[in-house]
Amino acid sequence: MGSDDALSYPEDGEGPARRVRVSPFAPDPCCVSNAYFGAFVDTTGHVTDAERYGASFVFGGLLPDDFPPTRAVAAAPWWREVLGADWRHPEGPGSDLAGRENHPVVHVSWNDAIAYCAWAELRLPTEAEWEYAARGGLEQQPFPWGDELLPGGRHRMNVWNGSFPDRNTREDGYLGTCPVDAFDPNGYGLHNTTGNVWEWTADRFSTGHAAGPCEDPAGPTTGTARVLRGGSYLCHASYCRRYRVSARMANTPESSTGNIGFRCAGSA
Ligand SMILES: [Cu+2]
Repeated sequence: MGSDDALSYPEDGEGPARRVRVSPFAPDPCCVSNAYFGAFVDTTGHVTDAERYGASFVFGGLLPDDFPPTRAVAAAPWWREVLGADWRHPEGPGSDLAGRENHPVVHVSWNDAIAYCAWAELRLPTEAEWEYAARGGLEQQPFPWGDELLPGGRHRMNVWNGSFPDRNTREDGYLGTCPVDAFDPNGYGLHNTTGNVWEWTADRFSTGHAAGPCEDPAGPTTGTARVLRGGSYLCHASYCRRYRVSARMANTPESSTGNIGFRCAGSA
């Protein structure tokens, strides 16, 4: 688990590479889609954190040119806080899910993911489980298929192509999200573990790890932020190389954005 290679971000706590054992478990092959999340909401009446808050964060490049002014994030001005953006309206009130029923649900918080899992009688994978599953049986390779970003010149995941954040050539086929089962699965049959959307995991975030062998690690017992894994459609080598199986990010459990979703796991 983890990586010390040249592509990694040591400040994210990606390293050291360490041996971890996980008990048998059953990760879902795909992230939860809008259709599945819709079934959950229809049954339970669940109201997401973004709906309660009345806004969520949308990548500016997905908004129409005539979109009303929005508040930007100072350190990352391409993120816009859009009033009325939520899972049903990924780019705000004028948008909908038509044609995106099989895309990953986004604008869902960690709390929303936990609520879905409880309904589905599943759970979020631990960070260690997520990485084990994402690697697809390969050891210490940056991508779920090996060490080349574009093996044979072929795109294997949905990330940013072109120059970030101004121009996306869509060489991989997509600007925003793609269907949850797009691209070839990894060796364990999982789709889009890297790219497409960041995925919530069960664990709290810290950058320090026990160096020795470890069984079923479940992360720190204190702290607020939760671990996200896998990178998203916004990752690009020039700005963010977190489109790798060992890359990490964190966010607070009530936060949501247009590039965060989740995948469930169950018992083996
Ligand atoms: Cu990234």
